[in-house]
Amino acid sequence: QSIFKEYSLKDVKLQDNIYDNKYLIRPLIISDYDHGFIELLRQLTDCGTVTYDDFKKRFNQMKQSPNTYHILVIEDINNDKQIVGTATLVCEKKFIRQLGIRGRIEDVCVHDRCRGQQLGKLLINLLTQFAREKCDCYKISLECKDHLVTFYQQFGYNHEDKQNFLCQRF
Ligand code: 16G
Repeated sequence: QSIFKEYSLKDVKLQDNIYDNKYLIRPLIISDYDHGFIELLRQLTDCGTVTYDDFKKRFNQMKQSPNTYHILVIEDINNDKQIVGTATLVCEKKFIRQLGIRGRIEDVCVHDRCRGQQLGKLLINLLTQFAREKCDCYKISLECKDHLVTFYQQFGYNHEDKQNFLCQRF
């Protein structure tokens, strides 16, 4: 719960995980299902049907791989604890790079009614700092649409020379 407590960000004030007296930043918990977590993700992409049992099962599967899935959420304290933001850091264990850890930022989403309040910036800053300092990642990567490239560049993410992102869909 308090993994991000000790972080003081230069440009964001965050005290006791509370941002702007309105938002609580914390890891995902099972009861977030009832507070719109999946509905929020639907603003990012297709989620299909996810029942409470499906959600709980996947949540517990993730927990069984310790130090791998770090799912942050933003809870709107004054609005029935609605989940209005989320981002995930996945830490992949490798043999290369002296048994290195590769980080991936995934499923970043801020509720459309809460945009323009630096919430996305807060999530990316926290996860990037956490990946570097606590998870010891040797690199972190993410995929995004064209119009978000400049957003992510401000946190140090860039196109790499001679590397391409390839994908196959099923
Ligand atoms: C974006 C997300 C990615 C997510 C994908 C879903 C970020 C930085 N990137 O690329 O994590 O998984 O959208 O789209 O949040 P898809 O359902 O078409 O794979």
